[in-house]
Amino acid sequence: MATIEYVLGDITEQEVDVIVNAANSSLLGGGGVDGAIHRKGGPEVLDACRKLRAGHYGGGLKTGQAVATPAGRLKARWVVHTVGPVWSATEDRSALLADCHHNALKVAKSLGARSIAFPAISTGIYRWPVEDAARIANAAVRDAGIELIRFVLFDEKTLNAYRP
Ligand code: AR6
Repeated sequence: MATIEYVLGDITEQEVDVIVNAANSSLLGGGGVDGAIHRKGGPEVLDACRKLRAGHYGGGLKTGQAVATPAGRLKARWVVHTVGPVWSATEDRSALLADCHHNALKVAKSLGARSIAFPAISTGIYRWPVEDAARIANAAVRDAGIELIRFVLFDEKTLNAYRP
């Protein structure tokens, strides 16, 4: 059974095997978690992302999918990039948000990772309501088959929503 932790903090500071990035389909960086990961991870992360774009991911990474790169100067071993759905009030995209978690875990396990840190995917620039994202994320990581899952939340409101 996985241990699931909920901490207030900065995901780029985590000492875990895998840090999950709330990326966009370009894989070439952005704001929020993505910006912080690229700033701290340095050129090795961006170079690996550029190589992915030059190869199998020429069209970018699709929403809900996940792909790994080295973590550069971060304390983690790998970054697993996933693209959360943008919140929509008229279309239910919950399955895509669940996919982000399932696919990130799948990639992490394929690397032999024993610990993984998730941010609150889609709840920032992509505007997903926090309580709803928390429910979807918690359900999606249940029975994950990895030793440690840590949600790293950036503010008290998000921490309180994610923590059961
Ligand atoms: N550590 C942990 N959580 C953080 C950090 C951090 N260093 N920085 C922000 N958060 P967001 P999204 C929180 O916007 O909604 C980028 O431009 C933040 O407060 O990073 O999936 C990408 O390139 C919020 O609770 O991700 C995409 O274009 C949560 O992390 C787009 O943003 C997610 O916020 C993705 O948007």
